[in-house]
Amino acid sequence: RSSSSQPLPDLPNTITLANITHNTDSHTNIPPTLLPYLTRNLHLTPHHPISNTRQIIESLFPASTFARYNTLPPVVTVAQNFDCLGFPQDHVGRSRSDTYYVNKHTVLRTHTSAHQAEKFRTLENEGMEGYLISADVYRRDAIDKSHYPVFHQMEGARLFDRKGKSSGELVDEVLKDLEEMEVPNVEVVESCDLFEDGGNPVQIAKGHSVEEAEAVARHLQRQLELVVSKVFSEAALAVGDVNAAKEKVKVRWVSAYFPFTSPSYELEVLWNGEWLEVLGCGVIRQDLLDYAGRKGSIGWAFGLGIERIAMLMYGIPDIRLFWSADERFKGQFREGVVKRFEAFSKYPQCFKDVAFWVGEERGAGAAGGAGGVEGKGGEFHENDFMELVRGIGGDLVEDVKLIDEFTHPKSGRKSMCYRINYRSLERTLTNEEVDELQAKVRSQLEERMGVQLR
Ligand code: FA5
Ligand code: MG
Repeated sequence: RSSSSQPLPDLPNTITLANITHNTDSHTNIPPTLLPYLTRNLHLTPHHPISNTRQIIESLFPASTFARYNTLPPVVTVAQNFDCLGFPQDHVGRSRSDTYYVNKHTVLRTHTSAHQAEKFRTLENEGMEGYLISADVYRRDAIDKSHYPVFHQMEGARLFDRKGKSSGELVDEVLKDLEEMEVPNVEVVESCDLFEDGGNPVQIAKGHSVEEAEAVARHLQRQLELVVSKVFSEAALAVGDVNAAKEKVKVRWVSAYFPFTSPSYELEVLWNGEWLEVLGCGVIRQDLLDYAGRKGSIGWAFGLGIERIAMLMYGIPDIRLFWSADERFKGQFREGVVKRFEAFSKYPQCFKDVAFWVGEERGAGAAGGAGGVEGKGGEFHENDFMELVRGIGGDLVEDVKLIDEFTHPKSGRKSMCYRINYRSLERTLTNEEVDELQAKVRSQLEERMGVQLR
């Protein structure tokens, strides 16, 4: 994917985010509709399921070992979000179609890992061995029941001091700590090899012996299995299923890639017959720890999606609900109690399709484009389309699906057809208002994205 993306119409010279004013530039792509989310802090709102879920997970990590950071501001530098974590320059995550840029050097954090380095640096002075960071994160993404441009992550890390210890002593210490942990109530149905990915050996980070990496990886996996076993027994209790609460949660470990950990894994949980990815994790690359001033330590880190876990734990069917001001939603949750969410009646859906040509006609480009689409921003990026629809329909759009795509055999142009599903969580939409929204989508598509409607 190229990094081109639509410029914002009528871009002001500055943008104020959570009370701080930043200069804008050709990279800025934060729509005004996103601004209110920066001060919502669902993870700190009493009784809110995102806050409750955060607290339940936090309770599994002793406060004497794991420092808590829950108010780190969402605007971070490109260095914090990507460079310091070893993201290659051409990583897709850096593109303007995936990430919200405040300006060339500043972004809305796309993950809580953006705070790793600074926290590694300060932990030692605070006498802590680990941290938990919970925060809102921002990504340009698809529209459906499990994706929202703002969601919440919890990042955890645990460092082990290796100063003045032999490698064997360090390994023994990590394994002893592991043995002292509670045995998680999980059944590991499938597990990738610690150091292999489909038969290919995984690189153990430079500076780690096999034994060290293995001990840290096993400690990490044990800790996270404990988290899911606790969360899922809570979920079973919430529906009054005492037997299910005693049953082992089925999990699987899948090998993964992150630029800042090696080896890396994802943990998936079997829930209602489906495998769901709940977190990514791994052994922290030693060069990144060294760079953060922690040469004398080795450790692990993980990042989990709080919405994903809350949706499972409470049975919440649509990610938009977390942002609802409707008492029928908010009124159902109490701190310290997990009770299954009772869905209020669903309002009718309304499907609208929009089809358009993207790109230029073959041979039309250089010649000046007889009838070809000028393509104001160049290439078509799906996330730009999603953002445009969100900007118009907001939470009235439940999902957007690509239902047809083909290339015209003669002109070489591509046709796309998307189906937009309009449905409010709170009321029945009128035909007129849906028609009006759809008309706006059509006109902005033409004006801003330079496509040709069919
Ligand atoms: C990360 O963001 C890494 N920073 C995680 C990490 C931390 C790895 C520390 C290693 C060490 P990823 O993009 O896969 O990884 O997201 C992590 C979790 O966030 C996912 O497993 C999922 O639970 C949640 N998540 C990701 N995207 C979304 C989304 N659009 N909506 C809701 N939850 C999401
Ligand atoms: Mg992932």
